[in-house]
Amino acid sequence: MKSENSPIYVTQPTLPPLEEFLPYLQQIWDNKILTNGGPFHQQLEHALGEYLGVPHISLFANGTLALMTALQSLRITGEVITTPYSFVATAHALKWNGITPVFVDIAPGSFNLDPAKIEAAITPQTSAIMPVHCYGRPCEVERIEEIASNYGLKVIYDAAHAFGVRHRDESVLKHGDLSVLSFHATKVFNTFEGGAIISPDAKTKRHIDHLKNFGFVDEVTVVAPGINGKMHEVSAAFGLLQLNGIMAALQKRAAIDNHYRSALASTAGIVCPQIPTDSHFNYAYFPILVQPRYHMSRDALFHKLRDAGIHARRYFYPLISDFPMYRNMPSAARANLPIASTMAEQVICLPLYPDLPATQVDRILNIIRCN
Ligand code: T4K
Repeated sequence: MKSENSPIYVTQPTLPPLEEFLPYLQQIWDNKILTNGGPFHQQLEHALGEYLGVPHISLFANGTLALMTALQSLRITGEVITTPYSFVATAHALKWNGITPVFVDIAPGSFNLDPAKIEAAITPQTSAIMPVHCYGRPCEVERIEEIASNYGLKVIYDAAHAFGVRHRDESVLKHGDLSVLSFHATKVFNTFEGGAIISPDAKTKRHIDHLKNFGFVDEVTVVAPGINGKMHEVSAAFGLLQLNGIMAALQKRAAIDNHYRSALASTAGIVCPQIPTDSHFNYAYFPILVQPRYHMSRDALFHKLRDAGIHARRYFYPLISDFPMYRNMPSAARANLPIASTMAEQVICLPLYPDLPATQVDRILNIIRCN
């Protein structure tokens, strides 16, 4: 049992009662199919397709392998335009494919790639755009896709944060050539580790399914230099069980978001970015911006929270473009990324997960509001 003063982390997975998972494990033990597209894998692909409102979904062992496979499947090469304001896996997936990430700034207030700045970064080597729906906030998909279509570029969305997000009454995952989800333990929907690629048609899904299984089509036919990206049966079974509780989990997330938002509305120097309009949101993260007129710096507040046992996180500081393997690239220059640099210096993501009690939210709020 946790005390009122126990540490609080930025997130915590919601686990169903263990006894509800045991029958799934029993089935795995009985039929001895542990992986390679077993029955739970098939069921989860189907159930997620229905829940998310997407036609074709391929499950993966994690989101990073899914990103790397998505790039392989479309044979992306050369340069890809992407955001510096993300988890480092976004750019690493490019680098592991021998592709050069070209960083473009984010738009003020959105945390997402600024469509107005994309065209200036396109060169003859550019083959794709890889935006991120950061914190689950939908990118300006229409503008991005218009640019991509004008220049003959592919669009792969890193939708790791965007599970269940709808934009203008449609799954945001339907946009672009492919979208990639993460089902990591820290995500809105988790399979311990896991991920997925959303494809627009059956042919693309088939190709991706071959790629995630070493390129095998059948016992003796290998059509591409694939990888092992498969999700195993324990994760798939857990995903099916998680899906039962997803609506309740999203409602609890929305209530906590609302609790923070109303309590911080009049705190000078703390900005809570608006919930995106035209969207059905998933409340994956609760970022606040600590602005200069707050009575202490962002880092001072971050450490004050930590000293009180509140493990908030500065997602996404440092910017990806500030890590050693990227920082010497021309597009990584701070002058090229003023908005992303400012956001990275101001942001703190406060704890947000379905089982976070309101009393603990108040404990966090008291620290932020106290002078
Ligand atoms: N693209 C984007 C935009 C992403 O955000 C991510 C992952 C990816 C791609 C790659 O997808 P995956 O390959 O991971 O599927 C965490 C996650 O590890 C990472 O998945 C996630 N983004 C990123 C935003 O956050 P860390 O380094 O902050 O994780 P960690 O271990 O510090 O966890 C944060 C807190 O969560 C802990 O303090 C406690 C809590 N926690 C964590 C784990 C792992 C738990 O309560 N239980 C757990 O099992 O990266």
